[in-house]
Amino acid sequence: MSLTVLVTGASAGFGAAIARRLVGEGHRVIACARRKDRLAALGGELGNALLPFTLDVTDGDAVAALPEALPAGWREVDVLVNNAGLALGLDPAWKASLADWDTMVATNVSGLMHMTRALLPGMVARDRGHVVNISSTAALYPYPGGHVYGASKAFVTQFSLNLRADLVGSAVRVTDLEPGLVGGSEFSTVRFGGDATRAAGVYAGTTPLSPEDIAAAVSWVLGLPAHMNVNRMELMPTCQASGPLAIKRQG
Ligand code: 8X3
Repeated sequence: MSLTVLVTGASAGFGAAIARRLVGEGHRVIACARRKDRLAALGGELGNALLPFTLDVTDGDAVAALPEALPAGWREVDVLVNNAGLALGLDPAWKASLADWDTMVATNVSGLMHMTRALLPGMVARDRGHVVNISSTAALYPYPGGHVYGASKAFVTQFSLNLRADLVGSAVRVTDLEPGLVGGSEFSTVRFGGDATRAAGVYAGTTPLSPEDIAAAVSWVLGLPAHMNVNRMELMPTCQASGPLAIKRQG
């Protein structure tokens, strides 16, 4: 069955990989992002099954107007992939930029919340739909410098579970994906303010997950039988694990 899928943050990384994978499987994708030129390039690559749509998820008015702003034939969105998000900085909380904290909350929390609120009514009215939220292992496992990024992803995970509580008994599904170490995207370069060398260091000596791995997980959860909901899915490469708990000893 061909689905109409809206992906935020679709100009690069996970979002572009998800768009490529789903168009390749015969679905139609509304690719939302701020960078028009990148979206146009993706449209050129993927053809008419991809609708480039310039959108900043932190612009509440634009998000609220989105369902009506979509062209006829694209308004019945079956799947919302809330992928737009970012991490900024890795300084300890007492040194971190307050502006960076506000930006992460605006995108990772408010943007995702507004997108969901804009598209969920149509899904409920049609009794058909799937919200896939891209959270992170940082939602559950703290690390130094993770502060607001991890907390914003904890919001995403808990919001996803709470959406399920409202939607139980409806055909609308909600899945929270929690990737760990994923290379091949702009994530770390953005986190370190464009410092590509520092970003490369995050993945040195590892075989991280790839954006295509995340796209495969999205594809899998979408293709499951309609009565089956994956609530949470935690994804790590084999070179990563969640332990041990840290203990700092004297001397
Ligand atoms: C990305 C994973 O470990 O950099 O969400 O926070 S991590």
